[in-house]
Amino acid sequence: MSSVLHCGRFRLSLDRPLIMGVVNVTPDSFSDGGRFLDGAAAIAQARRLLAEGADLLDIGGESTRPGAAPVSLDEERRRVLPVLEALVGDGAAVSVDTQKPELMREAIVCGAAMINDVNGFEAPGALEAVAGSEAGLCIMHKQGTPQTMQSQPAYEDVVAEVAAYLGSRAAAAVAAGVVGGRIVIDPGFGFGKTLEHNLALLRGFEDLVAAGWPVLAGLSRKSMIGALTGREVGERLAGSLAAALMAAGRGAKILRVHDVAATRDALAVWSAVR
Ligand code: HH2
Repeated sequence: MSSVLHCGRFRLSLDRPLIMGVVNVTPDSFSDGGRFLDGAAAIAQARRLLAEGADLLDIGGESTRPGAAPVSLDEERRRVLPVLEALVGDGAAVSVDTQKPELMREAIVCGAAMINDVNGFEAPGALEAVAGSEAGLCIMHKQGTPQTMQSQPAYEDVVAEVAAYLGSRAAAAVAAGVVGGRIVIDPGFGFGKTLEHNLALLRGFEDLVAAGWPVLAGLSRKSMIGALTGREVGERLAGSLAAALMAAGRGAKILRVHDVAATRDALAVWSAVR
């Protein structure tokens, strides 16, 4: 496996897990909905996360929480691009969380270092939108759509099925012309998965890592943490840190988190002992 992630004009070492700070420019995200809908508030939050030690940022303009309503291209563009432009101007490595090929293209023109697609670049034209660029790709697994995904998720063997899907989408990206060093895979915790499925994926994380692609883990504040601790979304930091460290211990290369400073401290202790 390449120990360097190639994303846009950045070359990020994967010798230690990277911290990706989440900025949701949305009214309805499960974790922080509405707090950063205003562009200036989103930019300020992103700068705070960078100061806390985020290696890259992930900006999203469409919530993917279970039951979330889809957002038009115009609205998503209006939310994301001004924030992206400001952060690129700061010199930050910025990922854009979108499923829309048009926005992928525009984001790359604006300087996005990575495109994070919870739809695994399955939309017609999505792989083509990124292939000719230097942007990194985060290819995520989900079952169903945000509208339906938590109704009845079902797998025979969740780890094997998720690994097979991610392997085939990574191969499709390579076939479309993406060099391997730009690809990251992600099992998509909470996206069409029960608590048991999420736990099985975390237990079996090393099987995902074994495929050779850097693996991203997005566990921060998710409902599985709530289910295990009985905590509301704003009180899930301790549970999220435990999950992040378990993912890191099993080989995760990028941790997608809302609480950058705390994750950084937890990783500092973990990596000193490792
Ligand atoms: N989780 C969320 C959104 N995007 N992208 C990847 N690659 N992996 C994830 O686990 C992931 C993701 C959901 O979290 P959040 O952004 O806080 O909420 P919302 O989708 O409601 O905006």
